[in-house]
Amino acid sequence: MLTLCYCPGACSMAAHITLEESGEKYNARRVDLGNGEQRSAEYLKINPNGRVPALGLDDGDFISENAAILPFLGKRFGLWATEPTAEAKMMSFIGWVASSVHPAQAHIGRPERYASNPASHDDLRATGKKVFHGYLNQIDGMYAGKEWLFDKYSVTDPYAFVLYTWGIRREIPMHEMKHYTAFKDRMLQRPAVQRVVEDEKIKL
Ligand SMILES: N[C@@H](CCC(=O)N[C@@H](CS)C(=O)NCC(=O)O)C(=O)O
Repeated sequence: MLTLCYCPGACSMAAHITLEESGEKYNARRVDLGNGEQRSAEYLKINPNGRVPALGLDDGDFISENAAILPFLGKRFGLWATEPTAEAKMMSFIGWVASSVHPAQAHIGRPERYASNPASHDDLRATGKKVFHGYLNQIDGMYAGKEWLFDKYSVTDPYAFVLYTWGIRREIPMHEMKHYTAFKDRMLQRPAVQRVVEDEKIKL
């Protein structure tokens, strides 16, 4: 059975939603990021990077990184493209989020990771917020005239949903992004998303 190491409100929500969508039984293991459990010796054996998500596989091994976990789950549950170009486009979106969008948001929440001088932290927060806002606007454009990011619902949609919830958390005016907001409302109609939003106590 698969095991998801996750924390409420974190990027692990994308894998959490995907697992809920699958209908397959899985273990959900909460990691208390607020109290530093991700840096405990026990957790570092699971993911030496000290982050969620981590996914425990059927054979007891673990994989980390959304860029690996989401395609893995997508392939297992039919939420992934099979045609090579479509697959590359999904990889491109996931890679862009993991390498650019997510880190922009991290500049707001964890400026001390990017500069040791506290005098620069406000600037990092403000710049991170501006850059993150710009990325969310880009995603708004990607949903124009579309129900889902690609031809059908895929693992990329829960990943985009996580970023929407972070936009709200960072007090970015998400309601101004009409296509992205309509997508968020479509997501909230899905029972699997409702269960995760309830479990993780997500404010929308
Ligand atoms: N590149 C990683 C990033 C994972 C990541 O940064 N996760 C955050 C939660 S959204 C985390 O575990 N933070 C704990 C920490 O930074 O100590 C991925 O995409 O899986």
